[in-house]
Amino acid sequence: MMKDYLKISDEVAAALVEGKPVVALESTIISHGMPYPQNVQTALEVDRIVRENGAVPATIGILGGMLIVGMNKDEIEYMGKNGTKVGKASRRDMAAMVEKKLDGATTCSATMIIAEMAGIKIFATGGVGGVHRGAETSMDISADLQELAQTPVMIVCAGAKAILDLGLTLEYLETKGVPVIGYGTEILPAFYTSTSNFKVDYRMDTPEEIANTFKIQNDMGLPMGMLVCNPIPKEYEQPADFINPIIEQAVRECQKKGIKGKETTPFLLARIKEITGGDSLESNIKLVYNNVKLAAQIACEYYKK
Ligand code: PSU
Ligand code: MN
Repeated sequence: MMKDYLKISDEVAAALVEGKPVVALESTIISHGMPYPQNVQTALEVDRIVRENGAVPATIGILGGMLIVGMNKDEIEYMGKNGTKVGKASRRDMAAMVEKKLDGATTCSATMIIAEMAGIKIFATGGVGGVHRGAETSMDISADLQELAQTPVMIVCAGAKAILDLGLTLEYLETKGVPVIGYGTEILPAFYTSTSNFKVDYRMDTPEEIANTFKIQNDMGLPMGMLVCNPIPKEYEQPADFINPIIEQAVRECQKKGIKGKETTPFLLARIKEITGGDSLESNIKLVYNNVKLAAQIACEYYKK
């Protein structure tokens, strides 16, 4: 039975029973998305920001084959220290990792699935996976997009990173019926930059409006999630003419090295950080804080009685 391998922390379980706002958080960003020790520091600060904004944090990951909802400090430290030694867990990895009693850092897709099992509706991260550049030959499309199509959990992110093909990512989401909401903007933010050449479906200016829309979508029994795109604060963004050539260089190196599949995104993130001398990491951390705050505010509205 599911409860044999789903482990919800006491705090999160109590919050869910009482109908308090809970925000899910992923662990791939900890193990594969950022280096140690910044990854652990960020995860702990994220925990604090969620609380400061009136919600309960639920960091999700797989440990020893258990699906953990509400990882404690030691578990977060363990994930962060072991970094890429911890497997990257997407939808297709979940059952095998449980059977083999493995550790897995959950991507957006696996985090959404586990959040849904636990009854959590709102999830915050940095960037979501998408259609990779060159996907017309590589077929590299993140499982996150299909997950958004079929699992009714909201992702609050800073838009799609320019390591992806933003246009194709939006087309895919349109085909799959996933609404793309811009918080305070009609322009799709692109992670390190607050703008791009693309538009979102709807601009919404308050957490309440976003929460209400998602409630209506869920009430209608529609099966999909929602992608809320929150632009990086201007003071932390990387100028497009600085970051975009670096991203292009990283993508070229990735192709040259023949890196494929689940290694692609972690390689690109690490390489961009290296080339920018850590500047990109600073932006990455700041945009995560910004997203987590918004997600907590949306969760508070969603669970308002
Ligand atoms: N984008 C980021 N940082 C990340 C990720 C994406 O800016 O850490 C992680 C998320 O966990 C996301 C995953 O779900 O990468 C997508 O990986 P892939 O492209 O292999 O589906
Ligand atoms: Mn991929």
